[in-house]
Amino acid sequence: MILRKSDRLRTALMTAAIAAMAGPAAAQQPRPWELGLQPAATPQMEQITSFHNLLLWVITLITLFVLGLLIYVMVRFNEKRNPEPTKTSHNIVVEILWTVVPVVILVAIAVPSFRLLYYLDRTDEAELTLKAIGRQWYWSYEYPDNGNFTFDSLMLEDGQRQPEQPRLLATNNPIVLPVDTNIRLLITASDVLHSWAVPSFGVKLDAVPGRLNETWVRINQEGVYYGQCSELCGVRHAYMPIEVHAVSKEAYAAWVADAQQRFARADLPERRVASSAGGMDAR
Ligand SMILES: [Cu+2]
Repeated sequence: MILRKSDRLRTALMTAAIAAMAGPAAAQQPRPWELGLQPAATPQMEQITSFHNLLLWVITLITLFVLGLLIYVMVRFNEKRNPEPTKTSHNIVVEILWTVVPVVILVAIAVPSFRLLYYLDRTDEAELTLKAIGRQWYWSYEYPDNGNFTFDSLMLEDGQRQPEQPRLLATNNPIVLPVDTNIRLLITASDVLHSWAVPSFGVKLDAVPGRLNETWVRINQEGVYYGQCSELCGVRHAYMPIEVHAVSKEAYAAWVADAQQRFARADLPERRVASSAGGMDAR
């Protein structure tokens, strides 16, 4: 009995160790009772998270200040204490303060906000381009400057998944991207509005037919990251997930070599027609 217990303990410890090793891979998806944002996997998301935390401090202090004012007014100026109400209607100092102080707060917020917006906008030193095309109801991907192939990424239905693959998030052809690389993301759609969103990358960008939206990421850590279409696009909107496998540069090069054999070339005439449905050809 004692032996069995220690066996069980060892098994539990080993399971925990394996789970810890697989940590980054398993961590980047929503979990029950999770509080706050998903862990950041890119400098983009790190900066978004710290800006979010700054705003949380600002709004908390403002809310507490307003609460304090309300309590003060209720205690100091209630009817019982002031049977003869004052006729005061103007106070220059207070009026200037409640105009100027909010302006100063807004400007203080605007500066880091615009800095972050421009940082997220695009990179001048892209080493790799991934083009995502939203379709009803799956994503197509092209690697125009890195292998020049294209594939479709469809959600795995119940019964198609391995036990460790999450429901509504796993796909048949995950995107593979290298870590520590500036990756330009080009996002568009061939039919209706979609939105390419991966929370731990800090990316949520509309996919618009006839328009090419651009942003960029740099993934810090190997692992599997999940996202979903985030613009209501029809009945199967909830069933077009995004699955990204971030791997080492060497593993990525090996995958590209294999993918060039397995997947269609991105510039074949029939692919070009499919990509440009909706009036666009964004190469
Ligand atoms: Cu969609």
